[in-house]
Amino acid sequence: MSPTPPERWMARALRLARHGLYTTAPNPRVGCVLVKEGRVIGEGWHERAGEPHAEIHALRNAGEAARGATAYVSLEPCSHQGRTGPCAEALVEAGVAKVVVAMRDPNPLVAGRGIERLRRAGIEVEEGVLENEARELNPGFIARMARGRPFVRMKMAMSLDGRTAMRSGESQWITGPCARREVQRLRARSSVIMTGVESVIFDNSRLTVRAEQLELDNAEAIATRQPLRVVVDSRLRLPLAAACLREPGRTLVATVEGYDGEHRERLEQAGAEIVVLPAEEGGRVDLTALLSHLATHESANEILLETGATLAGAMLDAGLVDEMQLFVAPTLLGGEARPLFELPGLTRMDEQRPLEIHDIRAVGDDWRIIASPRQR
Ligand code: AOF
Ligand code: ZN
Repeated sequence: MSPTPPERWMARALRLARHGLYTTAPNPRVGCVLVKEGRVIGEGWHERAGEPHAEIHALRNAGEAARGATAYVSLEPCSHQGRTGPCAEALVEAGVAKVVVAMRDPNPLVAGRGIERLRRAGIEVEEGVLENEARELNPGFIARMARGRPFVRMKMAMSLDGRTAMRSGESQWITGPCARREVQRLRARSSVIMTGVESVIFDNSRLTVRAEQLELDNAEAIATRQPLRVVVDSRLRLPLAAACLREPGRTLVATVEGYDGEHRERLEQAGAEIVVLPAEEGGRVDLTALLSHLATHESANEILLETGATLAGAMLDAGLVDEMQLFVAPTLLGGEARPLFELPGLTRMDEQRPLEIHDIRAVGDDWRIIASPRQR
């Protein structure tokens, strides 16, 4: 019998890591499988920040059998003492013979030191097995560690003629229940749900994760952690009656200097947190500054941008959108209706914004297109 290729075990570690999709933030999703003589003798995944890392669960699961085993971990074992750890130390102490990692930990506190620690103890380390798959699992953690900003995923629902709302702003509902469930899941995996004040005024959406709409086994537990709601509101127009202010979880209003009157006080009394950021030319919130604020002060990994044409266009123009998920409904809203993006000043074909499509599939009666802006 030929030996199982390392990719098979790593694929299993990645499947385990996915159990943490909705719960590990701000930590990465990580899975670990311990294998001896071609058999799994222990496995685990990281579930929640502050709780044991994947390797520790797997080692506990294996007990004494871990001695001489090979560990397959989807992320380099940590070398630092954080809320827990260090895992590299635990693997050495358990007498593991070999460690296979999918990718290095981009956290500057680790960044290769975990692998170094293992090698110094005489443990063989193999790197890069299913690295791309491992990276895809933690785009936000990687972006925050490597670029100092979160990963921005933009979700939009549109008609087949590219419209997102009627001229009045009315937009409920364009897509069907399956697409809306997918959007709930996108919210649940995100650290932040971001929108513009215009959208809040038009839709009065709650911007929350609703357990009953997730259709997942541990939905209740997932929905206890509500993503931070961020409203981009350069002139501080958020209505006091906004529904999102009365939901569980926090609402952060991003504005610029000069709006510290009575309305601000009332908003704060209503539970909003106001953050004053640098302004761009024209007086709007500097979006790059907002993203670095969210990475630094909120440890935000993934941001779900659910907004109207103006903020969507501004984010795209600033090069801040990493991924777009477009839900396309089989319906026509007509020429009076609102478009997906406001991208003023595009007049020639060589100014178009090319996209790269990564995935297209049916979601109920709708279509989902995953795309990203092409680097020009
Ligand atoms: C691992 N295995 O399963 C995870 C790791 O505050 P702590 O102690 O939870 O440490 C968090 C950091 O540990 C996190 O930023 C990342 O660098 C690493 N995550 N490492 O060995 C795991 N989740
Ligand atoms: Zn660790």
